[in-house]
Amino acid sequence: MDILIIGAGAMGGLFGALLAPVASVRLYTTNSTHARVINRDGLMLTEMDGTTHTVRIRVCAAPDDCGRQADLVLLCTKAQATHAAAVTARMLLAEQGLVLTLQNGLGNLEQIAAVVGPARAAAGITAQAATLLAPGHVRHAGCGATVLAAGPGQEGQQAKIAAIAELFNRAGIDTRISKDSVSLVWSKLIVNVGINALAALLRVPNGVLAQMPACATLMNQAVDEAVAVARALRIPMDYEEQRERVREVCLLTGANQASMLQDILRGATTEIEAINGAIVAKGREVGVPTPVNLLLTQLITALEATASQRIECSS
Ligand code: KPL
Repeated sequence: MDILIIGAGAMGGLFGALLAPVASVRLYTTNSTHARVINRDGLMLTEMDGTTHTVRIRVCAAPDDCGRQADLVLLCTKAQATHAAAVTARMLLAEQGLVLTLQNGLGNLEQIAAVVGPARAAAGITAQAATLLAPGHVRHAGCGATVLAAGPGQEGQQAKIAAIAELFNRAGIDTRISKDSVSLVWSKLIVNVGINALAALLRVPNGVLAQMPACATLMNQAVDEAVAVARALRIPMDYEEQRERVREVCLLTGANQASMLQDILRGATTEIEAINGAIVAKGREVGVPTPVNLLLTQLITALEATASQRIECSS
């Protein structure tokens, strides 16, 4: 299978490094420094046991550089880059190929389907965790399941999804298949609603949120609001289990820095609008109040806006 990964950050880099031994993999990034380092030195992967090795992998930084069309495009960009990434994917995807989103946030699958066509857009979520340590260097920070689903009404994708799941499992990525892309995306959304903004604001690894009662209270409030919105929208899921599920992910990825914390630390824009902001927007549509998610959205937006003016501790 010929795979192109668009978005070569922490997660794209991790999937690239894990899949390279079992498939033909190329990365696509618009970050030219990152592309230059990987093309020159290879992609360094620090495994969960601390050992580091280098994976040879080709990176292209413009569609014209990318060569042949891909059977599978894995979309691993930030949610705010989805439309642009889908346009790139359309140029580089084979006629019978599939674009699989592994992104955080709400609305990615719909945006991709609008660009490449619903028959060529599928959804995935992953509980793998990764950190971009430096250009060309990724750390594998946590190992959870990856789940894939055909797009709504796209039963014709099942054979392709099964082949992708089989390939991922062969690469050591624990992968299952779900029947329902909507509840799949919401299940990951609720995890990100609970963890990402709080971890970024408090600058703590995920585990701390579950261990400190003051953090857990806030996390539960954000999760409860998201569950109330999901219930009003009749998204199929076990509403009673969500607090506990989010707590489990915090503990499973305990030492990991949430992706939003990584974004804040490197001065990048975050996915807040596609995560807590999406809960606020959907809550408004269905008349469910979401004050905690609104406050988290406003605080992260203010944090992004004031990045260059922060007073640092002088010791
Ligand atoms: O998806 C994640 C993220 O950081 O974006 C979690 C599951 C919270 C792991 O860090």
